[in-house]
Amino acid sequence: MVQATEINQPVSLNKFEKFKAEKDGLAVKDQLDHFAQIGWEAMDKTDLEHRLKWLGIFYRPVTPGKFMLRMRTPNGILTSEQLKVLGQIIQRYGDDGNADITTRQNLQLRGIRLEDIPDIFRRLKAVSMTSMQSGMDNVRNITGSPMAGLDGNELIDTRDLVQKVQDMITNHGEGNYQFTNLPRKFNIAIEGGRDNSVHAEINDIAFVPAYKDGQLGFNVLVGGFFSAKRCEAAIELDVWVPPNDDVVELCRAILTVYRNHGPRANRQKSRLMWLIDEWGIEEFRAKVAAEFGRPLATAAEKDEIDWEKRDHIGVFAQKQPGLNYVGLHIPVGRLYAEDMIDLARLAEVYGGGEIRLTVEQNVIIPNIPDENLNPFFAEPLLQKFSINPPSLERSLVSCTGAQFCNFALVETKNRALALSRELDKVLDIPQPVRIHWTGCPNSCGQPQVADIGLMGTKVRKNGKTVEGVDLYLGGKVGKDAQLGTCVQKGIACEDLLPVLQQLLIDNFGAKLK
Ligand code: SRM
Ligand code: SF4
Repeated sequence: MVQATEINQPVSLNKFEKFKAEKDGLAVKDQLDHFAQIGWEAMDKTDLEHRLKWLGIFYRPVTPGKFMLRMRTPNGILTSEQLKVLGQIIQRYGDDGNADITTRQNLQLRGIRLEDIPDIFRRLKAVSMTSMQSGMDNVRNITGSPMAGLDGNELIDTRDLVQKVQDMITNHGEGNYQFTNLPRKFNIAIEGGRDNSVHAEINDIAFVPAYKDGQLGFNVLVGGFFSAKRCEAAIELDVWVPPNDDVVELCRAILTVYRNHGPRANRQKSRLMWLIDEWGIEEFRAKVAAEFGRPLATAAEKDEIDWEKRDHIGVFAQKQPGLNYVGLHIPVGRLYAEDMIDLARLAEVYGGGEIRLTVEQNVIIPNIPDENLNPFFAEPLLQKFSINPPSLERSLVSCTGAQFCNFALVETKNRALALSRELDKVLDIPQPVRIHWTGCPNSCGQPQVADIGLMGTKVRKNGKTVEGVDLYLGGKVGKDAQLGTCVQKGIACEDLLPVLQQLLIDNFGAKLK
């Protein structure tokens, strides 16, 4: 365990730092059988509401007694066996059970009963899955190129690197006290292609492909984050690393510097960028280099992100002759047990038994031979999860919202879907328009990377408080990515349809049908 003396603590601790100092979140791992026996109502409140998140178990005040389990899905890749097990886990919860694909290429299961957790963890371990350290002041799911190893134009296959970084941070899924007391949450992304499929710029550490002296490796960006008070794109660390264990070691060095020196007094000012602000990027780089223990190469002059972002929906030839990957559109990322079990079956019957997730909350089934494509397309599940969805629905992303999240100011997923379906019915839209919904200023649905971003808020209308949104425009992804900004505040959700319709006509070339 990390000694408190190694961590630069403020004199007066905030509530979160206090309970972390009293007992590390990971310690609840040894108490799961006990919790399952006594039931959630009898648990210590801090263990229930906070420490369980160190194991990926989220108490949901909106659905008390029905927990959310946030998995880790490195690089968004699952075997059909793993997806089947996840489907079977939520199957027993009937209508309460579902799973959402998240904006970090990951899955969150719902309806989970605490008494089932010990058994669930045994079943996850049997298929090499973990939910370890996926919430609170830990490193989130590590994202990588969704077509790693499939795309003929790929520069670096990110799969192994992502897995190794996760294994380092979580001690191969067993839990690692070295990194369970960060000042705040932390995001890492490793891009291996030319189109910035991981949204590198919104991560605390991002690796982007770059040639240095003719050798392919990564330039490193640091400090990107969204929070209710501040959103920043990541900046250059002026470091280049080869695509090998140096990636893992650099993550270790940055996390160690952040853990020991990151600001902890105010939770609204604790993300990595606040430390970089305090020190300046040169001093931060020097501290990281000292922790790394070897000289770090300076950044390559330019990175290789020079493509528009692809959405991976549809059918694409792989670099392996005769094989294809097929991207299925999953409306707002919502899956049910039978969907997961059926997706696993499709991956086994038609592909190579693998399923991938994207940060757009969709699914890719790789390794489908040419001759399997037609029978695959005839499968009933493709009526629900289309390879050719309507224009706006295709690019729609939404956070959890009020159905399960107690931070939410509005309902998101159902409303987002209903609205985009209405608009798709009346408009012809000549270009993809990416609409992202997020239920509150925490920005889990990343409205700042969208063409049109909608952030939940409360609005006064006719003397009443109603659900509304702030409107963001100008987010750009892929090459030359940039964050969108708020252009209009406080539109009541009930007035949103005509506002969006006009916006699509005026700014995105949409025409009434
Ligand atoms: Fe998030 C907190 C859901 C991606 C910024 N986020 C939460 C909590 C845990 C709040 C809570 O306890 O209820 C939400 C769980 C609701 C639920 O029941 O599902 C939640 N965040 C999500 C997910 C599921 C949204 C989705 O529908 O896809 C995403 C899970 C990703 C994963 O697999 O781990 C999710 N959250 C993000 C992202 C996007 C990203 O990483 O690209 C962001 C902005 C980027 C960033 O973090 O810099 C994000 N979530 C936050 C924040 C604001 C962080 C901050 O520094 O202030 C919070 C609140 C907090 O940490 O205090 C938060
Ligand atoms: Fe919940 Fe807000 Fe995140 Fe949506 S943006 S999941 S409402 S915390």
